[in-house]
Amino acid sequence: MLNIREWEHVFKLDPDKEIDDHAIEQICESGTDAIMIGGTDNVTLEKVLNLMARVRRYTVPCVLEVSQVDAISPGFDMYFIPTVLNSPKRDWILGKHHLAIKEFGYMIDWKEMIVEGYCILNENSKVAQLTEANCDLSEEDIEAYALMVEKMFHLPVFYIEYSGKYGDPKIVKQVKDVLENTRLFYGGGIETVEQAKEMKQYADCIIVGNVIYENLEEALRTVKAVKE
Ligand code: 1GP
Repeated sequence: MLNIREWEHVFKLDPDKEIDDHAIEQICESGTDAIMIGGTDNVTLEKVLNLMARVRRYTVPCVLEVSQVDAISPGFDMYFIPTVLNSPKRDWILGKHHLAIKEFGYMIDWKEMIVEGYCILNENSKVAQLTEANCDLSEEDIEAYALMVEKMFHLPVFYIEYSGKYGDPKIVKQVKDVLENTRLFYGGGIETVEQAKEMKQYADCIIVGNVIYENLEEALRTVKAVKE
């Protein structure tokens, strides 16, 4: 059983983006704690399976962040299920989840499931647009979501999602200060070693995505930057 409480660095691979085998090898052998497969656009079962099979050649844990019920497949080490706290749409908070559990609940190994309380803060990101997330939040709003995740819903992960944009470290620090047990994940716009280090001062785990496709060498350096 994986212990996500020990995770400090995760690479997120997008099934809808091209990546060659050599890059996959470098990402998987980088020393990162896990490879998370997930994206917003055009996530199909075929693309998910293809990427999983290529990552599975290596020993690094491979997890699926579920965005499409019909792109879920057995074979991952764990399944991360976002619930978007600042979406006004019931579907993204618990609606799709309810339908999925109704249909597949009988075959789910609950120990493999991690529910992530998501707070999306980049209004221009695809995920914000899809979920219609209200990103116009004060620090107090965000802290309150973090407290709800930990104290009301007892979720294992609070995920500050700035996807595509480097966020405000002050907010990440403030959230960290209110969390006692729930792990704080930060993802969004990490493109340099310095940014990785800065966010990792506060977040328990940083998620590095897009830079893999834009500057692989720097992406690889973010692992050592936070795990030394
Ligand atoms: C996206 O939080 C992740 O879901 C990572 O963001 O792609 O901007 O690194 P980036």
